[in-house]
Amino acid sequence: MTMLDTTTEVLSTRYQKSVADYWNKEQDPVNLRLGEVSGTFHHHYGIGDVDWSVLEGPEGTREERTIREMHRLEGAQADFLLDQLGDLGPADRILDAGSGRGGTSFLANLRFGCQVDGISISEKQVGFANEQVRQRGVADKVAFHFRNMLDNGFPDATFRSIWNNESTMYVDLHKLFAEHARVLTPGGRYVTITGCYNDVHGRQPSRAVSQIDAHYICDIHPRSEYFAAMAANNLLPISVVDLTAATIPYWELRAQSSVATGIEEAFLTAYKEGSFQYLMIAADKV
Ligand code: GPP
Ligand code: MG
Repeated sequence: MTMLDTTTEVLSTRYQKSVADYWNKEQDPVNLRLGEVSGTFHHHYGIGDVDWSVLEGPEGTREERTIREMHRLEGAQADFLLDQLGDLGPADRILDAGSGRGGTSFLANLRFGCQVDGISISEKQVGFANEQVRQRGVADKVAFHFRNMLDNGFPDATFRSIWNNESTMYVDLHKLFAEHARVLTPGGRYVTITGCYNDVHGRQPSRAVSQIDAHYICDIHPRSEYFAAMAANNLLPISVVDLTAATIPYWELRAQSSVATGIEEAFLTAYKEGSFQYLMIAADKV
């Protein structure tokens, strides 16, 4: 274990410690039952049209069909993110910032054959993801590390692509993008899928957005802050896609499922009233 891997080095504030505690304890069926469908465990939401026929048919298997459908939509979200990463191949190295149980990282390795590093401030998640590395036999290509995305410890210009799949709401964006820009190669691609609050709706987060913040102990940023922090750190947006309409069906299905966690109505309210947006932003390092 290097100095960088000690708890005090990685978790530099009490806030970060509290976030790590949340994820170290997290065992929600909404993540574990869905992950068991295919063995790929995600920590993000879904996009795309729901096949509502899952709610019809034999009652005994309705729950299983619903969970499979939610997992399919989360997989579609990860696939969409990977579509934005650019032309990657086995020689490339890429970084998953806030890698959770590893889902998006494994899908990236399967698609591109490239070397993937994932980082998380949750030692439990890192341990879970590295156990998956062992089971999948991909230790030569995929590795997860107990590290902080604001001080990731990698040398300058290490990665061809970096992404945050719903993990930017835990950090200061200026610090994050400065660190990303440092370790991206020139011309490298950055991608995030995130929930952000809508400046047009108001200069402060709405009640529903504040409820989401409280639920996850996070600090959802306004849309404007993403672009300001990118511009300040030589990250030039090339594509922005509003996925709000595409994620609402996932939340409608999740609200009716046995694995709902209680935060579903806040997401549906926030999205439908326009105070909150689910965005994909891709940018190039210049
Ligand atoms: C996804 O993880 C959620 C977050 C990382 C935090 C908030 C995200 C926003 C877009 C605001 P998860 O899959 O563990 O959440 P859940 O347990 O609710 O499914
Ligand atoms: Mg989840």
